[in-house]
Amino acid sequence: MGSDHARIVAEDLPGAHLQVVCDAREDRARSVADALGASDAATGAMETVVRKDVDAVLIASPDETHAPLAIAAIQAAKPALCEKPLAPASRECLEVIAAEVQAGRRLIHTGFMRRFDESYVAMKAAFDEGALGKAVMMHNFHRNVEAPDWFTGRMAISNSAPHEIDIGRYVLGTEYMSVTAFQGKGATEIAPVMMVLETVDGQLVSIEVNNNAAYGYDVRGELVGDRGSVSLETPVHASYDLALQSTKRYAEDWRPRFAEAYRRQNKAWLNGVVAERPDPAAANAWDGYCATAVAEAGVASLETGARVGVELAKMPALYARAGQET
Ligand code: ISE
Repeated sequence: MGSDHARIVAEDLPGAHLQVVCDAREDRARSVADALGASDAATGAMETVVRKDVDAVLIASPDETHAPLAIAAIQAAKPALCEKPLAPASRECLEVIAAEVQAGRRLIHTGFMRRFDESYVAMKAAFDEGALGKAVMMHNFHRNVEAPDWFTGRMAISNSAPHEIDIGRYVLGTEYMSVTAFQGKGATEIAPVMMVLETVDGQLVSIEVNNNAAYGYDVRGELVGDRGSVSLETPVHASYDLALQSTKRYAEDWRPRFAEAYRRQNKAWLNGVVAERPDPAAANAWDGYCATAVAEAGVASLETGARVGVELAKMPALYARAGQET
């Protein structure tokens, strides 16, 4: 993801300059920096964040490094786009939030890029315009081709499902009250996970995460109202009529499926940095905390088999959406 984001900054964001590419391995940092015309390559993440020739930071390193790097960016008064999750644990997300409250400004954009995907934008617009009536349910399917053998059912909830947890909260404009997570009896660790979330507005949100779907990367969603429903459509650039068959191709993974969403997200982030006013669709650190806290409830439900209530910390005034002031 780091090299994908570096390419967007270098090639798709006029007004931005890819100053430094930082990676734990010097050869990788150097090869991406040289390929994209960055001014420098580095291996020290914390040192890179505070460099005087760096104005803003895009964090796409391993999940456990997100919170420390986000806090370093806040303390250096630098805007940062942090890939999801903001942090694997909600208490780490709260440390990032405490740093922003201390700084008195919102500097973190959490990378829930589906908010910028055109099919989700259309879904939210239809709901916000009242076309669907009162929202009743939202169904989500999140299928990867194949997960590494160390990818567990719990990671399906903590690493993959935060996308659906966030987009459900964002599209419906609500909060979750409880989570119930299931795996089939006798299921293997990497078997599909089903979750049912209840919102404080009485809606049900279902999330299937199957990281070994085999046939393709396939994300589906349907928002059901009492007057109609709207479903996502996957962008298709060609269909193939061959040997008495007509086929469409699935993406191999999330990067081609959401390539345009990443571009739109990163452009909105840059525009927000320049205007010192985050894009209204942008997920902030509080949104990152909510997704991680709900995922933690989902993991607890999977482990206990019980319906688990969602208990969030009190939202600091800094995150009130009204003016979108930073
Ligand atoms: C990955 O980390 C992502 O963020 C992808 O968008 C998601 O589809 C995949 O399941 C995650 O593992």
